[in-house]
Formats: sequence, C-alpha cells, structure tokens
Amino acid sequence: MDAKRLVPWPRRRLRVLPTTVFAGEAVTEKASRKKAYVGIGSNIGLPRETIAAALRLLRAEEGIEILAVSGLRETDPVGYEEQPRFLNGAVEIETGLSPRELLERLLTIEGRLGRVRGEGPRFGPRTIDLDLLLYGEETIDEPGLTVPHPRLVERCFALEPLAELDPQLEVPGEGPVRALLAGLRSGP
Ligand code: GSY
Repeated sequence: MDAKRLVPWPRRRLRVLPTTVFAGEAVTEKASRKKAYVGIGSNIGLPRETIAAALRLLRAEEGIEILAVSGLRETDPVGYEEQPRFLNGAVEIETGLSPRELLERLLTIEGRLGRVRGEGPRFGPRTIDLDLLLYGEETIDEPGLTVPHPRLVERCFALEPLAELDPQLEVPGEGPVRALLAGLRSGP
C-alpha cells in the first residue's frame, strides 16, 4: 500500500526570525518546523467517513501541513477484544506547533467528531482516535504527554502505517521502525 504523498503548497520566502506574528497568528518558519506522525483509528459508526472527516479537519488547521497519508487497513482490536475491528492508518505532518499544542489540536478534533474521552472501557471502542506517535526526534515524558506514544512499539497497527510512510523511520530511544515491526511479527 503506497502512502499518498501530497504536493506542498508554495511557501512564503524565509524571514529572519524563526517565529513572527502574522495576522494575529504565530507563524513558524521552516527551520523550526518539525515532522510529526499521528496515528488514526476508528471502530464505531462509519470509520472510513469519520477518518476522512478527521483528515479534513487536520488539513484545515493553521500550523499543520499534511505531507502524506498512509493507506487504511482493517485490524483486529488490541487490548480489549470484545469490540469491532478497527480501521487504522497514520499521517505524516509538518508543524510549527509545540507537541503540547499539537496534542491539544488533536484532542479538539476528536471532540468535534464525537469522541468523549474517559467514556467506556479503557481500550474499548471509539469513534476516532488521533494519537501523537512521534514528534521529530524528541522524547517527552510529561503529565498527559508521552512521545513517542507509550504503546507504539507494542502495536503493529500503529507501526505498519509508519513504516509505509517512511521505511527508514527511527523511533527515538527504540530503534528503526522496520526492526520493531519485524520483532513484533516474529512473536515472543
Ligand atoms: O489507541 C488506539 C486505539 N486502539 C486500537 C486501534 O486503533 N486499533 C486496534 N487494532 N486495536 C486498538 N486498541 C486500541 S485501545
């Protein structure tokens, strides 16, 4: 399955400061933008439509540019088996937002699509999940924000679309995404 690589919008010419205020918005220049990866999942309602809506909302966000979208795949539920199969994928983005700001945007989009966090069983069904998987090469461990995502390396459904988007990708502190996947597939 090939990731759909998007043609970037023409960008403004570089200015001197890394961040300037333009029409009231903080605009971050290319040098300080980060590549980040967001995992997407859904298994309630109309997953394909909900994921399409999530991508539209993500694309409309100021400060987030979608670079590529992986294919979507049906996956068996992990963590709580009595639920429908999931539709999973991942998105490669470039952003000038901080990891915390990006996380907040993802949670807001989830909310707009009807997700109520804290409702139902912990690993149970959900209308939409937008997980911040990777943010540049950073490792972050703060209340409510852990990057790389704390369960990324245990989850084929999250690693597979990442490997599709960038087969050379490294998970900071863990190793190459392809090696992590091979380890999971070969079993304990
Ligand atoms: O955080 C991801 C939500 N989730 C999933 C998922 O997206 N896909 C699969 N296959 N199983 C899952 N279990 C949980 S929790």
